[in-house]
Amino acid sequence: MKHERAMLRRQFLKGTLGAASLVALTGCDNLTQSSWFPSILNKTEQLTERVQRALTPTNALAKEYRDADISKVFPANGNTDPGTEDYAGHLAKNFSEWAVEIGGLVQAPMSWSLAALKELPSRAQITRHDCVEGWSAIGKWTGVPLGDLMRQVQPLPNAKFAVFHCADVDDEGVAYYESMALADCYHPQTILAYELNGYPLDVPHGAPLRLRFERQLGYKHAKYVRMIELVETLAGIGDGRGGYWEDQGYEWYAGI
Ligand SMILES: Nc1nc2c(c(=O)[nH]1)N[C@H]1C(S)=C(S)[C@@H](COP(=O)(O)O)O[C@H]1N2
Ligand SMILES: [Mo]
Repeated sequence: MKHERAMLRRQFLKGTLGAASLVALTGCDNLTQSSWFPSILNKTEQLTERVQRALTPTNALAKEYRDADISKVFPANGNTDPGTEDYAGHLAKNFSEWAVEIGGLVQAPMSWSLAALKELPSRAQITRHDCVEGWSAIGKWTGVPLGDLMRQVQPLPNAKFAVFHCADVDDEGVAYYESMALADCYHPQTILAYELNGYPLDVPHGAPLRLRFERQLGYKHAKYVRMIELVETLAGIGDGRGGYWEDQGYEWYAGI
């Protein structure tokens, strides 16, 4: 799998950077990486984010396409079925009891059924999805602007990130999750999508609800979203780097 190869390469690069910097900074060979390495990585990433935000204002729109541009086949990638008993139960009931909750650092935590979400004003957008494994596809996504939901729950002043908790786990039982800066939740193309190309999401594409975070790489677009938690820091969630793939070395700010 290319994801795995990319991950190994990242770990190798990190190791190289770590060793070189360690010598350069201290000339000492008996320090462990753990105490200082994460802060170096964070600085680099903050720089990437700042540079990209300067080049592309936060509210710039991702390119939108025409109906005729929609890909005949939109591949499914990563986990294509959460495969848990709980999820199978929801699927059997056509997700009639599925709810998504926004909680954490908010004034008024709320939860919406799928039906309730579908009654809210929706947005449709035809965009290109880019996966780091080297494929792209154009699809039409319909859903609720996340900003509308945020205005209802009213984030507290110390809320800095939204964390998307998903229903799927990998072979080792590690849950998929993702996160974005709170400001990006209000981007007009940031939606909780329930339709792809005019049909309810199928299981491989994240039924019943998945995030669209246009202008970011594929792995940021969390499928099977169950809970959105507003937090001040990403530390303490998963391995603390803001996402399932980020915890394995991918960039948190995956702007494209
Ligand atoms: N919950 C969850 N979300 C996920 C993934 C996953 O494995 N689990 N894979 C990610 C990756 S790497 C990509 S490219 C896209 C793929 O979305 P698709 O299956 O609809 O093409 O979902 C992203 N979101
Ligand atoms: Mo991906």
